[in-house]
Amino acid sequence: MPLWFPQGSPNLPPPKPPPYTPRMTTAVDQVAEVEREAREALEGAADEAALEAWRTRVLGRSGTLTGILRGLGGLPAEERREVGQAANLAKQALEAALEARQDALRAAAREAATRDAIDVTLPGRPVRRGRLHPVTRTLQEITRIFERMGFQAVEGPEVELDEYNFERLRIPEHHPARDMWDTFWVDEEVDGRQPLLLRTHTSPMQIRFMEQHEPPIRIVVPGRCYRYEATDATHEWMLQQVELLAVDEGLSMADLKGTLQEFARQMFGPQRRVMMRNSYFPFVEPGVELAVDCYACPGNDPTCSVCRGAGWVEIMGAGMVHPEILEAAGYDSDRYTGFAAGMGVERIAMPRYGVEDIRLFYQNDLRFLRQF
Ligand code: 2U9
Repeated sequence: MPLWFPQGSPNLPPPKPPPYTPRMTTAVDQVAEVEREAREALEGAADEAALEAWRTRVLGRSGTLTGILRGLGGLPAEERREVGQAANLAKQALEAALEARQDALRAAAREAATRDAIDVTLPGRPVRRGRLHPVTRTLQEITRIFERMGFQAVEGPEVELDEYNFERLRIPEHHPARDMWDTFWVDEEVDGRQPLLLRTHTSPMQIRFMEQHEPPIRIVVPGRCYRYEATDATHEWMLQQVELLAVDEGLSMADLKGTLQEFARQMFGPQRRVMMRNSYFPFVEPGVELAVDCYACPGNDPTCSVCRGAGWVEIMGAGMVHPEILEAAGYDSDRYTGFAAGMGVERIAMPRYGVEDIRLFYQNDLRFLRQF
């Protein structure tokens, strides 16, 4: 065996081509070649149309194999038998191969059709209907009752100035009332700029509104408020409030009580009675707490989850707007008086929906929320 060197190696003669050995191609060889080519083409036929074209080309009237069979008559008797036998065997084998290929393609098509099929008879997947959060629902109900009584709903910023949240509401620094509103501070006082905070009540919006409007005023102010305090079953660091403010000539406690009584009846039922008790808030004088008689029991059931046997349920604080606040807004407090009220929405929603832990409202557990 001569050694092989890469072409172009220096000082070596070019490699010699392999010696030519002539070979006779017989008719039987031709049949075998036709069969080999036909099988190869069959593998490449990927659909029914390609199979039909193949059949015409190989086995059809003018097909390659048919041509060989037709030409048998011109061969010597001895060769005719041999070639005829080979051609007939090839024909049978190719017909069988065609059938097998047809079966395989049809099975693959069936499989693909079932894989991607859409069963239009299946029932549709139910679309879950969304709903409002129980606290949002309660907030909207409260707001709408006051709107029907002629109060205009207004909303204000949740990030507030110290001045609007405290100073202008008669809650100066070091005032003990600030203990009630432990605060999330957003920005300290810098270069004479006021400190920013998350509002602890919606009252600063009432101040903003008074700055921009002259009496008569009737507004209802819903919104989120924030208090920096430890959470437990009855306290959250975020709460929603609805507050009320009316300023006009000649408003008295009678207007306040009538307004709140009508609210209590619309919110808790037409039979409801209300009770006012003295209380203190720096922005009102006098200040009161408003309670409704229990809407869940006759009023003396110690196991009642709403009033616990007390017969009364506190629902809000209220009072006549402190004259200093009216003056600070630029109103003449001899001419104008005002009443105000404020309520925590969760505190109203909890007994209504039988929720005993305020924290459940804001854990976003859909198993809890979907109950309402
Ligand atoms: C202005 C003048 C007066 C709003 C009022 C209350 C009484 C009150 C609390 C109840 C439970 C808030 O959610 S709570 O903690 N609120 O008791 N709020 S009077 O008085 C105002 C507000 C603004 C300019």
